Amino acid sequence: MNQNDLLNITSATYADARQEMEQLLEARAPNYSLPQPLYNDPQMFRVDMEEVFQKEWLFVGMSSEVPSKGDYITLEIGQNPVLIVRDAEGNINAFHNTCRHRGSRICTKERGKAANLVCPYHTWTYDLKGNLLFAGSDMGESFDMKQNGLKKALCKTAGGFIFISLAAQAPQGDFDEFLATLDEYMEPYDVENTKLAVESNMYEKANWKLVIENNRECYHCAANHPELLNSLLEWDDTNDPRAPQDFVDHYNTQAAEWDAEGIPHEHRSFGPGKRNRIVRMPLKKGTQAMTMDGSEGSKKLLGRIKNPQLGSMRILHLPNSWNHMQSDHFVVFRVLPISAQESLVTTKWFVHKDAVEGVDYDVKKLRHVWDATNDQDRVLGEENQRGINSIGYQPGPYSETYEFAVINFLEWYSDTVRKNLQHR
Ligand code: 3BY
Ligand code: FES
Ligand code: FE
Repeated sequence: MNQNDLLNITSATYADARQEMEQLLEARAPNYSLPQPLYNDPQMFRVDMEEVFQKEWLFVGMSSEVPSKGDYITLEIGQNPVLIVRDAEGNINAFHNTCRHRGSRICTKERGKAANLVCPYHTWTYDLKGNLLFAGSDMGESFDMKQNGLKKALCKTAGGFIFISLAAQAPQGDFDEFLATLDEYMEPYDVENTKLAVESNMYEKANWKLVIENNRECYHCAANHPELLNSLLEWDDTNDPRAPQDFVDHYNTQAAEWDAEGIPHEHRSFGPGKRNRIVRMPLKKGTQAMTMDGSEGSKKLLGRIKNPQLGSMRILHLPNSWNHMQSDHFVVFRVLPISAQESLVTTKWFVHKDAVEGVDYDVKKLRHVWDATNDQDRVLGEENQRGINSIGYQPGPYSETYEFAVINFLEWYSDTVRKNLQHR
């Protein structure tokens, strides 16, 4: 909890907070930004954590980050440390990263490789499937090793994307249909044969919903993102109410090539508020990747891709990820809430696993555009938060032509929180 949160703490009990959340969502005007407490109140943040981040499917990372047996990554979902590890059979498993002895965090690094998972405190040792192998010298006769394995989190992988859920039972919905589409649309990229080139972790002093809202519109792009607009065309897809004819023509020309090559591109979306969405859109004419001059980020095209002009396949997964898949590299984004007014935005750039740094790609060139864009968005998010904290703030109207995807996000958020509160 940060300083702001301590100042904001109210005496309301948590049951009152849940009730307040219901009332605020019930009363909200759908095409307006949210009431202030939903962006800055620690109690409302706790409801977000319990009803969204501890229940829904979350994007955590890519399968090529854990390419072989024993490779792991760790992350924190609020106060919940989680461990993602590949086992001997090649399956990717997710566990609560908390020891069954006295609860210590087991894996303490952000990524690594381990033959077994050994707790640093008293060396209780688990295999890569979470079974307890060793528990010290004498735990007494009644101690049952089988009852003391690591606690599992739900974990699903498709198209190289790893998702987890901390819920006891898988969240309802059409998530599996989205995963099947993700498998189909990601096939050309062969994620298993990619590697992480570089990663950035950016702390942003803004509520997680402000980070996502900012990403869901390009109304702010012209005034803020000169580097990104070298290559990005700002329209959401060809259904965007603002899409001009020359953009639609450009798309149609590219789409004909993609069809001939068996490269999926058509818009698919799933769930309320288009919670999961995939579409391929062309980049600006004369560019092929999100670099400063629009030239390639890496000389080795990914997977079975032959045509460098694949635009960017955009993948959205609410509540915590957006992504840009290009012919030669892809960039994945993950948002994790830290507190009511702070979020962690992790960005990872992937290239072909055989691409050689300094020969096929230059990290500085690869990351330049999104480093600049992320930092610009961070400032926008932080200023948004500071203004929202004012006693002068009142919810303001979204533009239905420029900000329809923000409206969609909040529709999903509101429906999800209300549904989950009712099912408690
Ligand atoms: O992620 C994108 O595609 C961009 C960045 C800014 C707005 N958003 C639509
Ligand atoms: Fe893990 Fe003691 S807390 S071995
Ligand atoms: Fe932006």
